[in-house]
Amino acid sequence: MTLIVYTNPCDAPDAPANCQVSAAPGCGDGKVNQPKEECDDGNSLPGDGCSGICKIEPYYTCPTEGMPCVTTIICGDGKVGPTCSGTRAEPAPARM
Ligand SMILES: [Ca+2]
Repeated sequence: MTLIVYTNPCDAPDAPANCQVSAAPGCGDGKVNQPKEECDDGNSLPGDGCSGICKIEPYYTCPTEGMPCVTTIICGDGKVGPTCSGTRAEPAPARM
């Protein structure tokens, strides 16, 4: 009897028709599953708090893997943040 080792187990003759080889862990799969990942929000787009290489971007916190990161900048808290987009109106300075 010859033992054949398939590189891809789905290539085996007795593999089920719906056989799928699960993808290796990667940035953007929604799980913090690599040592180099600080976050994984389910995509590999930069600018949303978790960068394209799954590092937490400045002024963001990523409390839940697989979920979008949240900014730590709060408009209207009296502190000037670098990317405060002003989602709510700031009170205008009083004029004398
Ligand atoms: Ca990942």
